[in-house]
Amino acid sequence: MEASTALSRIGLAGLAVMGQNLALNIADHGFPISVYNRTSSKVDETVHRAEQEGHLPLTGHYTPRDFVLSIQRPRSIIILVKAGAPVDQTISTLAQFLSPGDAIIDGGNEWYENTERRIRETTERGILYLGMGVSGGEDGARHGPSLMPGGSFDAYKNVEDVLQKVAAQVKDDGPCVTYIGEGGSGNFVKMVHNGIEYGDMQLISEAYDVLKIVGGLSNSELAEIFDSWNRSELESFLIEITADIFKVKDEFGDGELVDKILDKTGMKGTGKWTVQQAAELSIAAPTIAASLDCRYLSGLKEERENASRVFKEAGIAEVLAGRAIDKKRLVDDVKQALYASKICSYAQGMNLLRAKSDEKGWNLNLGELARIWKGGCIIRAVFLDRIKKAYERNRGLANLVVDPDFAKEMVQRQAAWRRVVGMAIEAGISTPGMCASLAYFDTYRRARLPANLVQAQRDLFGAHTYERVDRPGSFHTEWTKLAKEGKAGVGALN
Ligand code: NBP
Repeated sequence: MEASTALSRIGLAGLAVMGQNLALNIADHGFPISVYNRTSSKVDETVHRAEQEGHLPLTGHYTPRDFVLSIQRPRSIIILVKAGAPVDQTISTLAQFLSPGDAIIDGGNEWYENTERRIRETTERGILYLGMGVSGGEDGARHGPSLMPGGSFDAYKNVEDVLQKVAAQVKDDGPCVTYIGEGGSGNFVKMVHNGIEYGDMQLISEAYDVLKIVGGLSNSELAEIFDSWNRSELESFLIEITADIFKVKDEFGDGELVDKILDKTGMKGTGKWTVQQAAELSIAAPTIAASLDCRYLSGLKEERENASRVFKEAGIAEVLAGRAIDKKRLVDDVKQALYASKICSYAQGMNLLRAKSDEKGWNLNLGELARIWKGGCIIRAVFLDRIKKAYERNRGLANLVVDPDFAKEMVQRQAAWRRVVGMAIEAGISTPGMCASLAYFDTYRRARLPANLVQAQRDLFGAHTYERVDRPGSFHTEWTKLAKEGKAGVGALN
C-alpha cells in the first residue's frame, strides 16, 4: 500500500528540449512524474530544474527498469526522442518491463505510417499506443502546448486528465487537446499543421519583402505595422513574433539583427511530407508547395547571387525605382493580401486532412482541430475561431472559401490582393505564396476552366476519351483526320 502511493502518475522518456519542458509542465500541474533519458546527464539536469522551478514532483531514473517500475499501472509513458529509429529503440528498451494494458505515447514529429506499424507491433504484446503531435516548441511544452493524440482511445482516456491540464488553455474554448482519431491520425494532423505553418511563414515573409522593397519601409516601421496587425483579424503568434524580430538590434554592428541573417531556410521534413501527401491524395495545395519550393530555392544562395549578376547585366531594371508609392495604401493592401492568401492556404490544409480522413476512415472533426490550434501551437491565431465556426455551421463544407463569412471576406479583399500581386510581379519581386493562393482562388471559383482543351489534346494524342457538357457518355474523336478533311467532329461513343 505504502509503495503504491509513491508510484508516479505518468512517465516520460527522452529529456532533450521538448521532453524536459513537457515533464516539468506535467509536474507543475501536480502530477507526480518519473523521467528517464538514455544519457544520464539529462536526467540530472531535469531533476535539478524541477528543484529550481518549485520543488516539482519529478523523480529521475537511470535504468529503464527502475523507470518503468516507478510508474503506477496501467502505466502511461510519453516518449520524446528523435523520430524514426530512436523511437523503435526506446520502445524495445522499455517494452520488456511493461505489462499488458500499459501505454506508450510518442510525442515526436513522427511519420504517421511508423506510428501505424508500432500500433500493430505493440498491440501484439497487449500494449496500447498513441502517436501524439505536440506543437508550441520549447515554451509551449513548458507552459501549454497544443496536443494532437491519435491511436488507442483507451490509452487516451488513461491520460486525458493530465493532457487537459498541461495543454494550452483558451478562454471559453477549453484545453487545446482532443482525441484526434485512430491509427496515425495524430501525427498526420501535426504534419499538416506544420505544412500550414510553412505557408503562414512564407506569406508573412512575402508581405515583409513587398513592404520593404516596394514601400521602402524601415525595420522600425515594419515592427509598428506588424504590432498593429497583431491587434486586427491577423492577430497570431507568428505575426507577434515577427514584430519582435524587427526590434532586435545587431550586437556586432549598426542596425537590426534581421538584416544580418543569411537568407537560407532550414527545414526538417514535415512540409515536404505534407506536399507529398497532397499529391498522393490529388489535393491541390499550391500555397504550401510554393512555401516548400521557396525553401529549396533559398538554399541555392551562390546560384542566386550569380543569377542576380547575370540578369542585372542582361538589363532587367528595377521597374518601381523612383515611382511614388502611397505607403499607407500599400500597407493596407498588403494586409488584405496576406489575410486572403492565408484563407486559401488553410483551405488547402483542411481539404488535405479531410481527404486523408476519408481514405483512412478517421472521421476527423475539422472544426475541433481548428479549436485545438487556437492556443499553444505555432499557428495559433484568432482567425482559427472563424475556421472552427465555419465547420460548425457546415461540417461537410467543401472549401473554406465558400463559407458565407469567408466568401464575404475574400470578395472584400480581392481588389487589394490583386494590386499587391500585380505590383510585385511588375517589380520582379517574387511572391509565390500570394500568387499561388490567388491562382488557387481564381481557379476554384470558375465554373468553366480551359480543361476542355486539355481533354481534347489528351484524346487526340492518346485516345484518352472525353466527356461532353451536353450529353452523357465517354467519347473519342479522330481529331487529326477530321481537321485535315475539314469535317465536323461528332465523336464516337466509347
Ligand atoms: P531531439 O529530436 O533533438 O532528440 C533528442 C533526444 O532523443 C534525446 O533525448 C536523445 O537522447 C534521444 N535519442 C536519440 Br537522438 N537517439 C536515441 C536512441 N537511439 N535511443 C534513445 N534515445 C535516443 O529532441 P527534441 O528537439 O526535444 O524533439 C523531440 C521530438 O519532438 C522530435 O520528434 C521532434 O521532431 C519533436 N518536436 C520538436 C519540437 C522542437 O521545437 N524542438 C517541436 C515539436 C515537436 P540522448 O540525450 O541520450 O542523446
